[in-house]
Amino acid sequence: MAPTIIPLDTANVSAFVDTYFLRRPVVFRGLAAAMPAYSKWTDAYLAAAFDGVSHLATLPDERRARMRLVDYLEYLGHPQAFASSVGPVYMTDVYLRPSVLGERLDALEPDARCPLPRPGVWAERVTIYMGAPRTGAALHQDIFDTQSWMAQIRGRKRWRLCAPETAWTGCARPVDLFESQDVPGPIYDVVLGPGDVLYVPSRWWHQIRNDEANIAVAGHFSTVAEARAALAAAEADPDPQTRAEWPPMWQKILALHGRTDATSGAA
Ligand SMILES: O=C(O)CCC(=O)C(=O)O
Repeated sequence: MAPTIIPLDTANVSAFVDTYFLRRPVVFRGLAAAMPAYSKWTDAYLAAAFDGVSHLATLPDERRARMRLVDYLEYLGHPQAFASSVGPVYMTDVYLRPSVLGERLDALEPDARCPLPRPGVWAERVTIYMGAPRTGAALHQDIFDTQSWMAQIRGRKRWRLCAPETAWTGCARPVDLFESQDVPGPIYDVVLGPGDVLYVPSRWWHQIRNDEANIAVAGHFSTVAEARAALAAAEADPDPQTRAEWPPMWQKILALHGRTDATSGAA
């Protein structure tokens, strides 16, 4: 049976805390237009900040290849001119906060702060996603149960989401929310256009498709107490790559709050 596809709620940001926060995904149209990134991030401005910085791009077969960010920006402007047997290449997780990639990238951080009025203190990482047409992300839940926001800076991208309690047992794997006919629950669908902001509570399943070239910024956040638990979980993870990658990242995120130890208070 064809799955039920429901447009995601579009709301005014004044409804955020009472109606959506920690409960339901929602989109705020135009909210990101007030972020400095929205008006400042021209190709020339980004190229200056990206100069000399390389990062891992994702190839269609999920392998990763190091690429200069200025080259990726050029590719994003003319993806057809770069068409090759490799297929579309995706550049994700370009860190603005915490500092990982150097001062030039750090300089973009004030342009891209969370546009949502969140109550409390948050341990957060903020990253840029630059997507060429026909790239995207397979269905997943975010690692360490973080919540997230995504601000669309230019171009459009499409998200499909399913509630955390969706029972996937018996579905053909991997599940594709854009193609599958047997998704056991409603699929929430939204196209983010320039200026839109999406909020996603923790553990919501999501899959993303970039139908056109676009740039977005995302923040993944937890309470400080949750971040400490994530650090401990990352240190104990059976996967050596998770153990290598994530503990230093959580340390850096927690250090931004000056609260790396258990005695310094919970948020
Ligand atoms: O935009 C994407 O490709 C992935 C976004 C995502 O999974 C996230 O922000 O959690």
